[in-house]
Amino acid sequence: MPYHFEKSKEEFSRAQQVIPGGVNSPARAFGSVGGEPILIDRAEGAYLFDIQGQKYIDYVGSWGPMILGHCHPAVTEALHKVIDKGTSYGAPTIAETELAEKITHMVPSIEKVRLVNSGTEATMSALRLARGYTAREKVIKFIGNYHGHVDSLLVAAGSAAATLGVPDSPGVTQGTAQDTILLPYNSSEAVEQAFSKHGSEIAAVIFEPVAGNMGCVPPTQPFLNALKKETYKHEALLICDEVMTGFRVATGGAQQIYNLTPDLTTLGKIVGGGLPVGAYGGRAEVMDHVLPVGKVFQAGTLSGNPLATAAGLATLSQLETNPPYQQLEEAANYLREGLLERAKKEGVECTVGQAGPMLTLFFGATPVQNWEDAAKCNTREYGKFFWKMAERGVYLPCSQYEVWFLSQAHTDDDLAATLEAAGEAFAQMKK
Ligand code: KE4
Repeated sequence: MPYHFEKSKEEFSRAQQVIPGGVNSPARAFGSVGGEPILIDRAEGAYLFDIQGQKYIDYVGSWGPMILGHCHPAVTEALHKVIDKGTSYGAPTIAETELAEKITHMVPSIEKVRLVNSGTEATMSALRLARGYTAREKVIKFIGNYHGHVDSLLVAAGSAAATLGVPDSPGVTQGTAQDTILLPYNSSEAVEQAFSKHGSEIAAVIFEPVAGNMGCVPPTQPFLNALKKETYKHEALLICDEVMTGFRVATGGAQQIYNLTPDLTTLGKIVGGGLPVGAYGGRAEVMDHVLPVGKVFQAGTLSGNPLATAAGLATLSQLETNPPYQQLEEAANYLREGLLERAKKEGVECTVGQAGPMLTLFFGATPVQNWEDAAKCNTREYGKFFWKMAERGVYLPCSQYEVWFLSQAHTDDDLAATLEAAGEAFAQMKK
């Protein structure tokens, strides 16, 4: 019996009376898959339960944080331990030092780190620091990369911006956007040309070391080589935005997999274990330009919050002592092979973008290397597939331009059930 969603519809129309679009983030709005969001009541392990009690295998995982699965005992116990000690002090705590030490240990390029409350705050602060440190104004970002809703980076962004077809958001002033140089992802030539033209003006390059906001797009080696060479040659900072890839693809993030040593790294999602934590860090010589040591301003009432740092520390400790990366990569391989096999059998044109545990099923014939390729995807087909999977109890990202997030809690039976549902969905799509 396919799932039904009348209670979600009812509660969603109530939400729309008091929340713009009924959501607190447009990525949840189901804009590109059609229909209305499914409201969730609770989660456990690899599963979500909607407000009608219907169970789903979850491939969103809160858009990345839930790599251990929902309600992991280590995380819930860590929260129970601190919740009766108060929720926020606005003063330094040992837990913040412990989380910072854990981060610097797991990501060696990070010698010093500042905790903030979201990935957006992390990238916004890293950019300000890069401009303050270099006394330069221009930054390079890549079309289809999303770095949060920072004005100067909300230009040709990915994720919800791409999904909703509003790559350049109203409210972002020309003055802000004019210092942002937009290049195609994976183009070493474009990087070289930009630096030969603007080299002395460029404060930093910010990029997703595995793109996850136009769907999953791994970097090419020539692209990475050009980034390393040109930033070094022109003394611009290299900023790895690892908000999504940090602790997702390896304990040391994508920079460990691709042998990168960025000047700055931004983190989010997993680093908070599902509570609001972002972080930016890197070479001590650069980080010491941040107030109160240096002059670059950045602040935050709840930065390093006791509950958030407890959840983050518990999560990172689990990942360090019991790294799930081989399991997650094998699961992603199994899904990739099974999805492509079933799509081919039903004559549905699909490709898969994959980087270790991260994958995206693209509806179209073109392998996706950049935004131009991604934009050719048949998002209508994806929308049909999304709903056919949801009706069968598989909760996928509500956009073609997002990553499927696996967790340590996904079992072989969950993966097999996912492929069974996909086979039925593909067969129905051809009717
Ligand atoms: P937040 O401000 O949403 O914590 O992080 C922004 C961000 C920065 N950098 C990268 C590489 C990111 O992927 C993100 C946020 N990712 C999206 C999902 N693709 C968040 C989902 C949402 O906006 O609700």
